[in-house]
Amino acid sequence: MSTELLEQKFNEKIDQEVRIEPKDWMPEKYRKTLIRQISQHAHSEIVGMLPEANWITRAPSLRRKAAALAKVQDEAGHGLYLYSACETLGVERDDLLADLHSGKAKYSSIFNYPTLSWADMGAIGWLVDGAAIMNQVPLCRASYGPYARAMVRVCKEESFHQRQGYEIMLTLCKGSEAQKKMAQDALNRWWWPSLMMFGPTDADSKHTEQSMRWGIKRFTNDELRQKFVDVTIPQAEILGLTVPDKDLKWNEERGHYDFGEINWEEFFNVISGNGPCNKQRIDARKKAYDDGAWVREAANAYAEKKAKKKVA
Ligand code: BYC
Repeated sequence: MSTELLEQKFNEKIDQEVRIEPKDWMPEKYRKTLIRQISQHAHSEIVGMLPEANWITRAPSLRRKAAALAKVQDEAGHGLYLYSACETLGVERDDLLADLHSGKAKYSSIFNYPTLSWADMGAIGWLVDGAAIMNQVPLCRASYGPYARAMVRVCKEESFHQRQGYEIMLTLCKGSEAQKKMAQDALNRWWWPSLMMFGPTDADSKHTEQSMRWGIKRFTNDELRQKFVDVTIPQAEILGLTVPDKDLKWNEERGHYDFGEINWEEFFNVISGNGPCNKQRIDARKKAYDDGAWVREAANAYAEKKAKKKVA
């Protein structure tokens, strides 16, 4: 079959919402875009474990420790499903990791900010996982089968993460003045970086148009950001906290909240490697990879031994 015909059949499938599977023909650009997006997502999960793992030993009770531990383990699992989904596109996991370590591959900007207090665990669960759910639930309908299926379980677990975060915030806000202040401080620091998670404005997003056509993205960055603001403001009101945006106000005509200008200079600075914790995060991932070399060697040696036994 000619490439034109293959492409036509592929486009028909996309139009009819038929999932694309690993052995199906796909345009090279579709494959590359998926590898970029899925691997960035996988890296985000793995790097995202770092700022929270930092708080497991300092969580204020056994119950909080158990929940934090479970959340961080879930994120390791999400990374693994996503790396596996990526491997179905014909890339090696080691190459993906090499790209993360060299700085060639991106991961979410949000994980380049420090976690300074216990309230940050609440704010991350509430806002960061809340933003992740907003972005990822539509991806359960992504056109590429392995990605969409991975996303179903990821979203279920993210929903537990969001609730545990919000419950931490509720507890702090119902506590002493000092605890409420801690919660407000965490909201002040995490609000704007959470809005940045959705990526540049639609006008500046170079991939959105094509990715929407391919069903790799289902909503634009600005659409998702607006949905997030709209659901999150009433939650902040229940907590009795103030969102740090003087331009925030309900717009009756639009039926949405209006909100202030994001500091895009900060965003582009963070995604180009110059955020407050970029170096620390990549150094930690490189160290974990190097420290795990003996495990990979042992697993490979065992696999070889087993294969030889089978032949003999
Ligand atoms: N951080 O054309 P655009 C999570 C890059 S949540 C860093 O709009 P696209 C978690 C973008 O890669 C986070 N880089 O791109 C939560 C592109 O650069 P390249 C992970 C960003 O791909 C809690 C350039 O900017 N979620 O995992 O159409 C606990 C232009 O942007 C960011 C996902 O990855 C950013 N925030 O849209 C633990 C979800 N935003 O590659 C873990 C799946 C943009 O051309 N991904 N860039 O050099 C997506 O939905 C999309 O990839 C994005 C960006 C909306 C993130």
